[in-house]
Amino acid sequence: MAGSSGEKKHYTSMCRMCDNRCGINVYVENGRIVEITGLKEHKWNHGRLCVKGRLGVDLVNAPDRILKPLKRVGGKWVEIDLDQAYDEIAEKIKKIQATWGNRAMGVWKGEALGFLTQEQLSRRFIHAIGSPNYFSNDSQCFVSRWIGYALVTGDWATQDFINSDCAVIWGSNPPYSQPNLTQSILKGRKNGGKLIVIDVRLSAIARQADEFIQILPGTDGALALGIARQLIEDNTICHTFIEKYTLGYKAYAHYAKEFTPERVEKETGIPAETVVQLARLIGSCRPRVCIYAGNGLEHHENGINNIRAIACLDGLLGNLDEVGGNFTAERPNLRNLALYKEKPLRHLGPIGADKFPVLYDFRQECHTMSLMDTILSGTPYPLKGMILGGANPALTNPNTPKVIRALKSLDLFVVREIFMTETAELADYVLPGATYLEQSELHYHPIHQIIGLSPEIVTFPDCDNEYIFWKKLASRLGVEDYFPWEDKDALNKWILKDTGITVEKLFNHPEGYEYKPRHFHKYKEKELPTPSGKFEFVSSYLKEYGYPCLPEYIPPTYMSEPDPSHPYILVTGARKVFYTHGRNRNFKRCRTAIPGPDIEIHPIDAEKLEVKTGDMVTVTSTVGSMDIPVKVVHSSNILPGVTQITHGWKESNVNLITHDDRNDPISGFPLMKSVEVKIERKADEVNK
Ligand SMILES: Nc1nc2c(c(=O)[nH]1)N[C@H]1C(S)=C(S)[C@@H](COP(=O)(O)OP(=O)(O)OC[C@H]3O[C@@H](n4cnc5c(=O)[nH]c(N)nc54)[C@H](O)[C@@H]3O)O[C@H]1N2
Ligand SMILES: Nc1nc2c(c(=O)[nH]1)N[C@H]1C(S)=C(S)[C@@H](COP(=O)(O)OP(=O)(O)OC[C@H]3O[C@@H](n4cnc5c(=O)[nH]c(N)nc54)[C@H](O)[C@@H]3O)O[C@H]1N2
Ligand code: SF4
Ligand SMILES: [Mo]
Repeated sequence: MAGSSGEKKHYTSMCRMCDNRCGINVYVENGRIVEITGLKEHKWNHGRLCVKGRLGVDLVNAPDRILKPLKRVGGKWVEIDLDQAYDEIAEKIKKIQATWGNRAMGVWKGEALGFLTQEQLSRRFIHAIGSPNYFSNDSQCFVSRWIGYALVTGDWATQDFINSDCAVIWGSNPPYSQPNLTQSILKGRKNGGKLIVIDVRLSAIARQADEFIQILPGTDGALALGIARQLIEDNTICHTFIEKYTLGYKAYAHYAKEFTPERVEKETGIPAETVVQLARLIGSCRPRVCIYAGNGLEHHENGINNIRAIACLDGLLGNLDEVGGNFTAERPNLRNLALYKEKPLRHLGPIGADKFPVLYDFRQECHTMSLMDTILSGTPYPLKGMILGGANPALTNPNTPKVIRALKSLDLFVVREIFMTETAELADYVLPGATYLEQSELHYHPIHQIIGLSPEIVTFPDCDNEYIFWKKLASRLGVEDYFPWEDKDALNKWILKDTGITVEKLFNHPEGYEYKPRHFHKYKEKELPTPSGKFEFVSSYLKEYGYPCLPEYIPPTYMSEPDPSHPYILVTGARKVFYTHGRNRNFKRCRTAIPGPDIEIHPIDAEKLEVKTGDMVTVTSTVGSMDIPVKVVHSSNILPGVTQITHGWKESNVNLITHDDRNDPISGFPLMKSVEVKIERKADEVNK
């Protein structure tokens, strides 16, 4: 382990315990990281560090950390030499390629790895070896929100909360999921802005809101169209923006007419007069309105069109790229490591691209749910080998039993991990990963348009960083030319080459270097990056693929075809402040704070089911069953008939009962947030 002995050394870096990359101070004593604090000068977190940020110390020093390469031999783990592990893995990949073809190999990048260099390296590797099969957590995270917005505006917008007159937090709970974003939201409110929260549950952010709108799961599109109708009727819309910069307004306005307050009440459970008041409040604040769409909108069969309907509101409000509105960030001009231009491989049939071409068009991303079927069935072609890092799909992907069957049946399954997770347990080889404190990486913050560089602070002998891992494997497979940089520093220099920013400059600016000042109303100078160059209320691109061009509202299945044998609606995955998905369950201080899983149940339902807090229930969907203790919540927290279970608990894994094959037809995102379930008091509890 590197680092000098005796004195306490100080480094500045960026936290990667979640995706927010807050600025941090890292203190090293005797070669060991001993403390992490928030970096005051950083524009994003201003010195604050959330509880998870502090856990970086626990992560890097964890006693149960994997520090040696492991190979499964006769059902047991055996430590092996690192070079031998690389040699054996490379030989097995070659065998798969020779027998089944290059596309029989895949890579999978999880949420724990960076979306810039680390993601691009795995994309680069898989294309370098001739396969189009890049997978990630993004076939169930964020990308459907991004596609929903990109279909309308050409891009994702960030929010200028601080200068906003009205913040709408829609299907998101930032105090738990993005603690430091919450500071900007609350600052905007302190400056006189209104805070509106649209959620299924009385979340932490909803408790602080001026208006909390409690909605039935998966019905958000109807509300968005109802707001649109009211804004149009009240004439609180931006005519200049609509006339000059949009496409399809007439058809959209005509369609929105159907969403009268009474219809919206029927669809969403929100009283008709609340819908009118909500639209009037938002309309009165335009154009300084921020709308943030969260993960709560994604895991539904109608997710994309619900999100599109929300995105369309920007066209009416004229808040797009507006001070205090939804701001479109300009990205830094970094060189991209992926090889989609140099070596396009779509003709090889990336898995899931036939079924979900929009996902592939927008993201060059394969579909992890289709992957499981492909592995198990061998169709449309065999997929036999997978290299996975920073993910734990045996806990986080829907339909766990299928995930386990599929991953277990691979000829070669390599997992790069910090801990022996549920997924690592299925592997043939587990290689020790290097944490974010053990490698340098470039990061940027779109909201402030700043770029930063995290340094390598400590190292462990067998924990190769992401670049070295791919480079070593590439050189054994004869594609070393794609990985010519000597080390990560050389790689960072190459990535920065066209930016005018140097590694030295970044080291001198630990608070982040502003690569471009923020600049508003860009659409006035340059067309929007949509097919028409305009803000698209209608999408002819979608029509070409056979989807409706308007953001048509389709009610969730539990509304249109209620299933009396599964009468409850289960929402999953509401974030907990101490845990990131399946992570941190092995840290004592997290377990002390939040000891275990529970299902949130309304008091009326608890009475019907004859259960109280702490009782065990069995929750069953058409996919399977799971057991979990009950938490009876306050009657204002959740609607009767609706329940919630957070994912990531091994002892009560909610993905045992979520759907991998009921997908949004455009994005392919799985149904995990309006799942029809049956709840029964557990038999042995009844007999007690
Ligand atoms: N039911 C339900 N399921 C969900 C969701 C939901 O709302 N409901 N949400 C989904 C969403 S949005 C997402 S993003 C996915 C996330 O799902 P995954 O991508 O599977 O992410 P994690 O579960 O966080 O797994 C990250 C793993 O990486 C390991 N790790 C941590 N740091 C490093 C590192 O530096 N290097 C390496 N190699 N490994 C590291 C951790 O130990 C952990 O096991 O979960 C999804 N699953
Ligand atoms: N502590 C912690 N932070 C995290 C993560 C973590 O696991 N733990 N994960 C990270 C990742 S990968 C992601 S994607 C983000 C997600 O971050 P967010 O987008 O903020 O997601 P959540 O915090 O789960 O909040 C989603 C909210 O949507 C509500 N909801 C569920 N279904 C619906 C619906 O149909 N309509 C509406 N209107 N609301 C609904 C839920 O009740 C919940 O309050 O968080 C990131 N940050
Ligand atoms: S929000 Fe917390 S976990 Fe996420 S980067 Fe910031 S300090 Fe780290
Ligand atoms: Mo996510």
